[in-house]
Parts: sequence; structure tokens; C-alpha cells
Amino acid sequence: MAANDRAAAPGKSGGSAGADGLMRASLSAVAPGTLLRDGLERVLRGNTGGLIVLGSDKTVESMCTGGFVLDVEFTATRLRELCKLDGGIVLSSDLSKILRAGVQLLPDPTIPTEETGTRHRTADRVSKQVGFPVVSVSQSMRLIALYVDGQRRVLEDSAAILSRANQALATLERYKLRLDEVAGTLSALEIEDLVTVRDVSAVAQRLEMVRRIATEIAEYVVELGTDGRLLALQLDELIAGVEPERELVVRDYVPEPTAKRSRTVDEALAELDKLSHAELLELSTVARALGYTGSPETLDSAVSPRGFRLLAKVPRLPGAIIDRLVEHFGGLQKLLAASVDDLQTVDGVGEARARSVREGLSRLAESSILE
Ligand code: 3AT
Ligand code: 3AT
Ligand code: MN
Repeated sequence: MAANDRAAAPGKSGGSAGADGLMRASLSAVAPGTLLRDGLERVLRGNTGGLIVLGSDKTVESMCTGGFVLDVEFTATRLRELCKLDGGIVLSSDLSKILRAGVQLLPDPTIPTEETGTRHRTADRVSKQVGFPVVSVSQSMRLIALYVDGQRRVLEDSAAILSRANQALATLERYKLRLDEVAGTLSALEIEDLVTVRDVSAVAQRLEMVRRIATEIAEYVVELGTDGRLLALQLDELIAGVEPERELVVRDYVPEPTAKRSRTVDEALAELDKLSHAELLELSTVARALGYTGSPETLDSAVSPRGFRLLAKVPRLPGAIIDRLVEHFGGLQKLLAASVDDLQTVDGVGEARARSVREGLSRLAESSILE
């Protein structure tokens, strides 16, 4: 995003984005680097205070009294000047225009609010009633707050957010190192056919931990706008391939359905996602999320991968072919034992591709020997 870009409009609650999605979109609309944020910082420095509704529709219109109808292009300096007036400001839903200024907003007074001060009570109620985000700039407390869907977020300066983000990034780096270790061990055990449920659970656990801290950092990136560009690059580099790897591990190991238990790949991924922080630290609960029985003996029982994860490491092998290879051979060990001729019996695998699979797997086997 270029500096002083107009941010994408956040829209309003009740849409498909969901409550968290609207908060994220709203934070992005007021992030550093946007015209709106520039305007809000000017209002803050000007010390006039402000009350700004980020969108307009019939409901917003019906609660506006007094003030002026403007319908002019949004600029940061106009916002600052208009905040010198008493009352609120209404922007168009795409944030491109200032529609009204100096209006008294009259939201439904029965909507509960915990805020104090007429400005902040109004901001809270209007956002709840109309669904559009509302920003208040407090004159007495000198801060900018965003009201979205019943939540209030104070906008912090980038230095404070960056210091927390960098701590999270250092944690992510440590988690990622550990993940690479256990994933490497799993590959080696897979080649030797010595995998236990414990090894799989350890990798699933580490993947999930990395994913969670990465999600946290991604939220800082949104809040930081243009101040978060470097952070975004570091994050992308650290988590490249983590999300696909998570799915591949599950596809490799989700147990075959039995009369008693069955779990699809999507269900297992959702179960992993649902684990609380404490549950994630227990390998037996992670194993249960994957679809295994969670007893202590289970962790030591032997399992074999289907082969999706290692086949995905073979260069230039399309997903559809990987699926057919796994379906045809039924497991990694059979794939490792297959000759070029065997491989060619699979639909869509010609001689060249069979050779590249054969060589790719052999190379993986050599590089993954256990130390
Ligand atoms: P001044 O002439 O500047 O005193 P004003 O009409 O310009 O009056 P403001 O919009 O600046 O008024 O509001 C000043 C304060 O008046 C803000 C708030 O503490 C109080 N106030 C305004 N409307 C209400 C209300 N409906 N209920 C309670 N307090 C109100
Ligand atoms: P500060 O933290 O002091 O900025 P506050 O919640 O204490 O905010 P005040 O009662 O001091 O708010 O009112 C300050 C201004 O807020 C007065 C007016 O310009 C604006 N304001 C308050 N209520 C409304 C409203 N219903 N519609 C439009 N503007 C309002
Ligand atoms: Mn006040």
C-alpha cells in the first residue's frame, strides 16, 4: 500500500466478514498510511476532539440533526477543520467523501453503553445501532478510539505496537526452529518406517503453535498499515509453507475410519484449531484431535504416512498426480519401493514423470537418514 492511500472501506457489521473481520477491516481503514489516519492524527494534534461515523445509510441519516450537508471529497485537512465544529462528522461508506459535519447524532438512548462522556457514549451507541464503525477522538484524554460492533479499540502509536510485534516475532522464530527440527525428524522416521503417533502429534503441535503466533503477528501487521511493511515481509518469510504442511501432515495421518471413530481431514484440522493453549501443550490431546484415541499407549503405537507430505517435496509434481499416486500405492513405504515401471502404471504418469518421482524420493531418502 502506498503512503497515504485511501484504505479499503470496512463496510458494516452483519455482512459476511463477521465481527472479527469487521474489526480487522476497520483497523486497516484507520491504519498508518491511510488518509483517514492522517486526518485523525491532525484532529488529535489540533486538540478539538472528533466524532466520525465511517459510513452512511438511511439509519445514519435518520439520526442526524442540525449541522451541514457537505458531500465533498475526503481530505485529511478538511477533516481536521470540520472537527473544530461541535458535533459529529459522517463519511460516505467508501470513505471517499465527507457527507455531513457538525451534526448532532441521536442514537437510540435505550442501547446500553458503559462509556462516559457524551461523545464516547454516542460513538458506542451509533456503532451498535447502525453497524458502521465509529471513531472518537477524545479531547480530554487525547486518544483515538474505534468502536466496532460493541468493541472498543484504542489506536496506539506504531512504536508501541511494533515493540510487541517484535517480541512475538522473536517467539515465532524460536517456534519455527523447533518445528523444522521435529518435521525433519518425522521425515527421517517416515523413510525408515519408524513413526509413532507421538512423532506425528509433536509435528502437529508445533505447526499449530507456529500458526497461532503468526496469526497474532498478522493482526499487528493490519494495525500498523504502512509502518508494518517490514514486519509483514519477515512474517511471510518465516511462515512460508506452514499452512500447506499442516494440511499435508493431517492428510498423511488421519486414521482410517473405523466403526467407532472416523474423522475427515477437515474435521481434524478444525479440532486442532479448537484446542486451547493448555490442551495444545499435551501431546495426547493433540493425538485425539487428529482422530486417535488419546490413551498413553496410543502415543507409542506405530503409524505409517500415506505419503502426501513427502511427495509434495518432489519438484514440479501436480497435486492431482500426488493424489493418484497415494491412492494407487496406498502408503509411503510402497511408493519408496516402487520402480519406474511401477510408477508408470498410474494414470497421468509418463516415463519422465515416473523418473522424476523415483529420483525425488530417493534424494529425500538419502537426505533424511537419521543421524
Ligand atoms: P457551548 O456554548 O460551547 O457551551 P455548545 O452548544 O457548543 O455549548 P457542545 O456541543 O460544545 O455545546 O457541548 C458542550 C458540552 O455540553 C458537551 C456535553 O458535556 C454537554 N452536552 C451537550 N449535549 C448534552 C446532552 N444531550 N446531555 C448532556 N450533556 C450534554
Ligand atoms: P472528550 O473525551 O472530552 O473529548 P466526552 O465524551 O467527555 O469527550 P463531551 O460531553 O465533553 O464528551 O462532549 C464533547 C463534544 O462531543 C461535544 C460535541 O461536539 C461532541 N458530541 C457529544 N455528543 C454528541 C452527539 N450526540 N452528536 C454529535 N456530537 C456530539
Ligand atoms: Mn469532555
